[in-house]
Amino acid sequence: MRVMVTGGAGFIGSALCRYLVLERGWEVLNLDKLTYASDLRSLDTIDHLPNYQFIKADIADPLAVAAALHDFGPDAVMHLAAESHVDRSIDGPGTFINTNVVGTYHLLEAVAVYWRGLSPDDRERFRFHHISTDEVYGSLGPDDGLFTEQSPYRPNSPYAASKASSDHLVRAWCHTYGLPVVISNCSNNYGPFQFPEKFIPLMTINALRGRKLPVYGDGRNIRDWLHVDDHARALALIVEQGRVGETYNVGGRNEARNIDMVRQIFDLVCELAEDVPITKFDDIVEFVTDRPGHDHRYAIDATKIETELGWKATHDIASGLRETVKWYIDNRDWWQAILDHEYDLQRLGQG
Ligand code: NAD
Ligand code: TDX
Repeated sequence: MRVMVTGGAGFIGSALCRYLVLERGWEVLNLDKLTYASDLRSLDTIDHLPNYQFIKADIADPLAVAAALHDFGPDAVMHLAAESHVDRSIDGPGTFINTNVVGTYHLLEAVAVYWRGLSPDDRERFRFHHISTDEVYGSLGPDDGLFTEQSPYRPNSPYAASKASSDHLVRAWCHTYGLPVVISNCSNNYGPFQFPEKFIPLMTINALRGRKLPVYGDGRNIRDWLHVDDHARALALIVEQGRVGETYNVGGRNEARNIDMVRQIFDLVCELAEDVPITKFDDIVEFVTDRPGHDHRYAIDATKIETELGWKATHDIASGLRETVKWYIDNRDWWQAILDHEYDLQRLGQG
């Protein structure tokens, strides 16, 4: 398959590119604007291979996207490019609307033109795969069961609202113009190369540096953790075999309270790293002001993708977290370079 991936220099996009190029042997064109959240080092293992290409472009630039589509000639577009961090969307929603909503609109327009120009057989085979989040479904109470593909949309943060808007645009381009789309909504991803502002790398890195571990509110919020490599496998199956117009929920069946995750991360750092500056949990954990509108619980029912496409998460949170914490311990150079050069250090206790 020939696939154009948008946002392939980000956390999930780079894991997807590595998987498609190395494990599946697909032809991949990665189109990415290279925002603060991107990192080309995550593509070091594939950037010299003949079945991988990179182009720096904005999804909201119709001419650049049209040229990329024309020159590369993909069978599918997998759309991951987005602003992805909830806290940033609270501080500055504008970029989220521009990239996630307006950017997705421009991308859809360019892809629709390209798709209409294909032969009837190629038009039939083509897929636009939109990668979205479980946050579009809102927040669950402790006894509310799980999000399914039928759950109503109730986005709470500016980020979630922008992703929900993009889901609706994608759905409308299928319904109105016949563009063959599939949508997937997944839970919280974790694994190597995740930008240090996200929960698991942030806690790991702060523990390694003896900085406070900032837990929002009372720490009882629940997330459902999905290893990024399990997600990459799911995405490949969905773009290959997913039914047009359908949504697939992807989750790890790994629900955990934030405070329990922080405790586990801290214990793993103390066990696996040398010279940890603070070794008593009570001395390092800090309950801080809650995130405004903080969703209580996300949890995905992955039955549809499991039964229809035969996918199953292979990482349980205990082994996946251990492997991930070890990766951040072994790759200090990677995150230190980000802290030194690009990242607003305030949240990591340096501001
Ligand atoms: P990320 O922030 O790590 O990476 C996003 C990538 O998109 C970056 O490489 C960035 O340069 C690129 N990008 C941003 N704006 C762009 C634009 N206008 N044009 C081209 N490229 C642009 O994000 P991620 O965590 O890898 O998430 C990928 C996708 O998955 C997003 O759509 C996100 O909403 C969704 N998602 C993420 C999670 C998660 O836990 N990380 C969970 C559910 C869904
Ligand atoms: O310092 C922190 N302290 C803290 O308690 C941070 C950064 C987070 N948290 C809490 C907030 C959340 O309950 O940890 C949980 C996870 O936080 P994030 O890593 O910011 O993820 P979340 O808000 O759940 O959103 C993530 O999953 C869904 C991704 O960032 C989204 O892109 C994805 O759609």
